[in-house]
Amino acid sequence: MTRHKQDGLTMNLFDSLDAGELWQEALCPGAAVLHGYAGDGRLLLPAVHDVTTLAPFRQMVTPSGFRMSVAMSNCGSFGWLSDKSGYRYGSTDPLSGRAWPRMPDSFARLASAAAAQAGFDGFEPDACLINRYEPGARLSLHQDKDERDFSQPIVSVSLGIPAVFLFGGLSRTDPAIRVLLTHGDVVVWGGPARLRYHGVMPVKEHNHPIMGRCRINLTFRKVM
Ligand code: MD3
Ligand code: FE
Repeated sequence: MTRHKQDGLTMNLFDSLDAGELWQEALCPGAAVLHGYAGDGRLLLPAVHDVTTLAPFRQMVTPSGFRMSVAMSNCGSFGWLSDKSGYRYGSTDPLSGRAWPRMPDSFARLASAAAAQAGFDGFEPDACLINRYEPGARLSLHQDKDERDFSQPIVSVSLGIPAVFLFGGLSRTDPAIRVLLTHGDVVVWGGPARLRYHGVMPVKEHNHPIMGRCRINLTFRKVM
């Protein structure tokens, strides 16, 4: 097993490795789950709180007029947005009219280290979408294709209660595999996996000792 090079990002990384809580799983070419890579999340949670104090979670509306069950916020140079006129990235938060909060260094370092661990060197995200799921929230099958350069991977960090992630193919009707993502799991998607369809099944009622009845997913992207 490879020891993750992630000095100072998580505590007791090697303890976790020795306890079997840290392992890497290939889903398909270009997609890898780094189970436990974000540790117990203790370095990330205060930063999530800081960002979402400046840019509160909100449920966006889809172009077809449905309110999303997932509540979202963003940090970094760009934030992902949905409204009646479509999906896009923008440099300001429409709620405040101000720039999105800057991306915490701890976020950028974790995302870059995870990408390198999965074989994508030099990943420098300029956007982090923060998704909050309460029990019942879901994300229907979609592709992430609003970014400019699909040679750049996407890194996702799961915190809180578990979710079943759906990972399909390049066509919407391709069969999807189900992957359970739990607190501390990091997934890297790039190369031939970058445009695969994916989604999140309705989150079941659970209580996480740190996060309560909530799942938070950080999704790091290189938009421009
Ligand atoms: C597979 N969020 O925000 S990122 C999203 O759990 C989104 O909230 C998921 O899908 C969530 O768009 C986790 C999962 C993800 C992102 C990009 C992918 C999966 C991907 C690109 C290709 C294939
Ligand atoms: Fe997505």
